Amino acid sequence: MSKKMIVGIPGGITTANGARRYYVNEADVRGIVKAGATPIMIPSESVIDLDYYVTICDGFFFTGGPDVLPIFYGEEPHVKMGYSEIQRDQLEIALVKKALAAGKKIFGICRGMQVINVALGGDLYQDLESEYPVAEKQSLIRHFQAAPRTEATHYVKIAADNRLHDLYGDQWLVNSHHHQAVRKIAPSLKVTAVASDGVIEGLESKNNHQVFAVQWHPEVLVATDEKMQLIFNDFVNRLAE
Ligand SMILES: [Mn+2]
Repeated sequence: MSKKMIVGIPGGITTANGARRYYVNEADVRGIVKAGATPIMIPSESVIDLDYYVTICDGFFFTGGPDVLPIFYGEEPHVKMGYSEIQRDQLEIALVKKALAAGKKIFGICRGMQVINVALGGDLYQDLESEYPVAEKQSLIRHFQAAPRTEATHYVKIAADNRLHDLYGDQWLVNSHHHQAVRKIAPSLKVTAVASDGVIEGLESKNNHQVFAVQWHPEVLVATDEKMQLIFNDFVNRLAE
């Protein structure tokens, strides 16, 4: 058996029982562990030695979470923008750049995909319902589903010649828990999946296998669709390449 891969996961920030805490969701940890890797949480302390984490981790997993603060792509907050955490944004944007520069692979879910796109020079719709282009709005589907997070509600169409297509083919049914979405795509990334309204649901690197990201939540959809674990397995398997 080869060396066990180490996956760094930036933590979220919460307050519980009066204490401010860093945390990682159980479902995110489980996906990585089931794929055979060892997860390590990276707390978003401004004084943390991020370069050391880049050295010791084989890959990084950017999870779901709050909205990315739009100042990081040159905009003021829209009235429909949600909760944000500036120190998490700062750490994750720095980590995306440092990890890729060091040749490491990164994986993003939901906010994770959005923060990767922002870090690499793209931007976001701060609120789909308010900002999605008028002509396209007629076909805008519900991306913040009222159904349980563990259930799929909309299809994604998957482009040919990418890792996502290798795993799921031309189309798959996914869950959807986002009011923001990727708008301008970062120059080094390509779209791998879109919803029927054109909203971007998957991104990968154009010229290598360093970036893999999806807009939906495979870590919780796995409860009703066991094939969602394939995304985690594929990410971890490629860390040894
Ligand atoms: Mn969606």
